[in-house]
Amino acid sequence: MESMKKQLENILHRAGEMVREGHYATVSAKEGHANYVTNCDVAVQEYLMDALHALLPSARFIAEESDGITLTEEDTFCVDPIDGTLNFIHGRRASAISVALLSRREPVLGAVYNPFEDALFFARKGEGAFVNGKPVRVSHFPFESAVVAFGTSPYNPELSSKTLRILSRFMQEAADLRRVGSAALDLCDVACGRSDVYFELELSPWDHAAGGLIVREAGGVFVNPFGQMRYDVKCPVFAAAPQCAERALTLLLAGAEQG
Ligand code: LIP
Repeated sequence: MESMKKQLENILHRAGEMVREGHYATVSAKEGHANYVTNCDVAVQEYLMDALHALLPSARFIAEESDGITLTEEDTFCVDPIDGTLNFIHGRRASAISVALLSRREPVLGAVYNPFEDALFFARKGEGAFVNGKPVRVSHFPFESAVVAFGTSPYNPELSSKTLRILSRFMQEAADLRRVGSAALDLCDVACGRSDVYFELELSPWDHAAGGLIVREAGGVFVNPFGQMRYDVKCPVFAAAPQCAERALTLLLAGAEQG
């Protein structure tokens, strides 16, 4: 397993070079407002799928730039080649490559690589979370000092007003808000204590499967605030340091019910 980890790290570092070089000639619109994919997203995904198939030939794939989500009990890679595509298009240097390995429909391995910070977050279920080989843990800040990160996709406009209602409640009690534009980076920020809470009312499995395991293995809470966490459909997600979780979840649910 150690050699698999090393080979996976090498694959992510190579994908990261492709993102850092950032050569894209085409930006294409996907469904909904401001939902984009570049030819770099596609090239990185093609590289990742080839390299991960060579690493684990029996594994299946769920990937952002492929069609459909078919999740079975079998080993399945869940891949986002560039999480934070709008940041990438604007040169905002806040995007990540996210790869999770699901087994029996649950993440057992998660890796998120930020090529702009050369930071590779990694977790295996039950074995802790690390960044570039060093252990990471969630913060100890109390909720009144908490930095609350959030996401809301422009292509889910029906969720934006609900998100803003929730945020207005957080602003009354936490310290401040942050919006990164990459769920994978937001989740790694919670895992290493740079943020204390993160939520988003709808995410695809490839956005959160790796980062959610990294949060849990760093001692954090990672749940679907409205029900069961799933990796075969879009899902709301909530992540927090334990001491912030109860109050943050209460505010999130109250804001969501406000109608
Ligand atoms: C992004 C998510 C982010 C969300 C953005 C976007 P993409 O994923 O990671 O949390 O708020 O709107 O959906 O589309 O850049 O891979």
